Amino acid sequence: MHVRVRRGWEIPEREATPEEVFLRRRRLIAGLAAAPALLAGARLLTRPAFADAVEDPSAGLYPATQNPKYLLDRPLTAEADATSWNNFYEFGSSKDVVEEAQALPIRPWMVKIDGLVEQEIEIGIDDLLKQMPLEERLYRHRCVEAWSMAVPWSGFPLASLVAFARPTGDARYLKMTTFMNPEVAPGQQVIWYPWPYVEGLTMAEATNELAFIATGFYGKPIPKQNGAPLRLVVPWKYGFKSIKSIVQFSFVAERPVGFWEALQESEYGFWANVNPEVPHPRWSQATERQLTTDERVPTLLFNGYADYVADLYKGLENERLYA
Ligand SMILES: Nc1nc2c(c(=O)[nH]1)N[C@H]1C(S)=C(S)[C@@H](COP(=O)(O)O)O[C@H]1N2
Ligand SMILES: [Mo]
Repeated sequence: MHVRVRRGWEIPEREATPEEVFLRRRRLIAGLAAAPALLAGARLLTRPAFADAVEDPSAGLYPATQNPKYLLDRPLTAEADATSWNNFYEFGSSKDVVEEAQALPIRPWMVKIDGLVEQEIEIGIDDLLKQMPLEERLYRHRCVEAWSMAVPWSGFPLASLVAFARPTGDARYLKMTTFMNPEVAPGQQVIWYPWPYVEGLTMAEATNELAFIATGFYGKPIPKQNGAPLRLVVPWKYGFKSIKSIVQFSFVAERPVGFWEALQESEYGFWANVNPEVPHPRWSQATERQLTTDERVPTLLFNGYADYVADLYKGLENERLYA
């Protein structure tokens, strides 16, 4: 028999309490203990049919050519794991949202680009894809809950979208917003969340070469549960910054308040850069459990991407950069 002795730095995942525990507490405080039953009912009513799935019009674009600059120091996560262990609160607070997420209509999908730009743009996803330089990159992904994966994204640099948007000199932040459609996304019927999901980056972060918009995954169009038809990927930050199923890019002067930041600022801040030495208020961030291998490995500063991004934070030492 193989007996595994846990080393000091290893923690069982249940000690790395997910976002949900905080919400359960909040629900009780709000006196809404009956709401989970209501949510369960809503999910039954909106359960989607797989049968009417049509082929994604962007299927022919993948696999995109791999960019040899962005490779991994560890084995790829199995596709079956990366596409079935998800955080997508619009479809429920468990990791098991694959079936629920299939209800999301992803065509037509209009993307609005507005705020401090020379001219507002509204463009359909397939027209946008024609204008963007598609490539594949292998990136690590580190969730704030201390699980991680290593996966092939396809898509384009966020910097290409910023160039396309032509922001004015007054733009200081890029604010991104997820779709809002409570009829297909039962999680959005839960009133104590600050829907729609929002995230933000500074302009310097948004134009850093690592910041990526994923439209494909494992050489195919990105599955709905992973954020179809387009989602952000910022691999040096905790996963909650990588907002899914985006409908709006707004260039703004004020720092946007993210979904998790609005819920609990002390635990999920604006910067949220990965740092093994700065614990989450409720658990250590020193190690992470890799999907597929189930191995617990040390977490790296900036999730291993310090060479690309450390300079972004020079002069910002007074900010809470790592939580
Ligand atoms: N709109 C939206 N985006 C989201 C989330 C979410 O609940 N809703 N969860 C975030 C979190 S916490 C993580 S870890 C990643 C998970 O991405 P994955 O399911 O593709 O692994 O998506 C992020 N983007
Ligand atoms: Mo996460």
